[in-house]
Amino acid sequence: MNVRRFTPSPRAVDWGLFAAVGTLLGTGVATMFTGTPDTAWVIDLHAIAGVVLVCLLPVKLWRVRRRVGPDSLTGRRILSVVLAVDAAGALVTGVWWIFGGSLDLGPWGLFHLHVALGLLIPPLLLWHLRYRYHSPRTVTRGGRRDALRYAGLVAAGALLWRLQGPANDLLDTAGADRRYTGSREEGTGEGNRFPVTSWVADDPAPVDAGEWTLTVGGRVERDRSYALADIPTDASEDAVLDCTSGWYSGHEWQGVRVGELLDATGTDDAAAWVQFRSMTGYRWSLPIEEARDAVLATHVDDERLSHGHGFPLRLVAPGRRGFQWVKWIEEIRVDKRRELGEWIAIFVSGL
Ligand SMILES: Nc1nc2c(c(=O)[nH]1)N[C@H]1C(S)=C(S)[C@@H](COP(=O)(O)O)O[C@H]1N2
Ligand SMILES: [Mo]
Repeated sequence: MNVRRFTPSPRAVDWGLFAAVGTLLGTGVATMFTGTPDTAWVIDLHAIAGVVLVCLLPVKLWRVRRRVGPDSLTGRRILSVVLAVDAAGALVTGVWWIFGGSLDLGPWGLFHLHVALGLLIPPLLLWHLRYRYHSPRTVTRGGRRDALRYAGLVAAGALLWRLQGPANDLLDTAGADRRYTGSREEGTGEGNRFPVTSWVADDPAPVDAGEWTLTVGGRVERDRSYALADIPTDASEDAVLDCTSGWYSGHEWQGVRVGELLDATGTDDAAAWVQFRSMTGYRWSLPIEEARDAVLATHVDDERLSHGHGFPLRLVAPGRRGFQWVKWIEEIRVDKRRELGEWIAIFVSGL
C-alpha cells in the first residue's frame, strides 16, 4: 500500500493540523459544560479530531525531519520541536486516558496532564506560525483530492472512536467504565467516600454548625435566614457529580429543594438568576427555573455531608459539571442578571 496516495499535500497537512488543533481546543474547553447525554457529541468531536491529529503529525514530522539536525537548530526550530513534543504528549496522554491509564503526580493525575499539555499547544502553535505561516491560497491546487483524503481521515477517526468502547470492554481496562464525558467512576453510592476536589486554594476551616446560617436575599419579597436545624431535609435527588478533572460519582442527595426556599421568600418579577455563594467566595449562578429544581444537600446517601464535601450545605445541580456544585454555601442571592465576576471567583477563591 502506498501511504502517499492517502496523504494530503504539504500545505493541506499544515492547514489540517491547524484545523485539528482548533477543533481540539474548542471542544476540549466545551467539555467543561457537557453534563447531559445530548452534549456527548462534543467529546466525540474531540476524539475524532484527536485521531486526525494522530495521523497528520507523523506526516508533518517526516516532512521536516531534516530541519532538526543537531547543527541546524535555531531558536525558532527549538520552539517547533517543543511544539511537536507537546502535541505528541497531549495525544499520548489522551489515548492513554481512554484506555484506562493513570499517573500519580501528587495532587494531579494523567487527566490534568492531558489538559495542561493540550492548553499549551495553541500558544506554541501561534508562535510557530508567526515564523512559518503560508497563505492558504497555495492549497487550492489538488484541493478536491485533499478534501476526499480528509473526508476519509475523519471517517476513519469516527470508526476508530466507535471501536474503542468494545476494545476497552474486551481488554477489561480501567477505561471501560468511562462516562460519555470521559470521566471514570469513583465511590458511587458509598456516602462520603468519593474524591474531594477543590479549586486551587479553596480550603476553609470546618464550619461550626451552631454559628452557621443560610441567608436568602436579593430580588425576593422578604429576606430569610435559616439555622442548620431549620433546613428541611425532605427532598431527595439521585444525581451524578461529574468533575472536569476526570471522575464521576453517583449518589442520592438529601436536603431542601431550592424552589421551596424561594417559595418562602417570594421573588420579584425581575428575578432571573439564583446565585449560590460559598463562605470561601466561590460562587455560581443558575437560571431561576433550573435553580428551583436543584437541591441544597445536607446529606449524601443518608450520611451527613463531611467537611470536604461541603458541610453543612452544598449545591446539587443535576446535569451540570462538578465545578458548579458549590460547597459550603452560606448565602443564596436572587438577581436580575448573572454576576460575571463569578467566572473569576471560581479560579481565585480562597487565595
Ligand atoms: N466552595 C467551593 N465549591 C466547590 C469547589 C471549590 O473549590 N470550592 N470545587 C468544585 C469542584 S471543581 C467540584 S468537581 C466539586 C467537587 O465536590 P466534592 O469535593 O464534594 O467531590 O465541588 C465544586 N464546588
Ligand atoms: Mo471539579
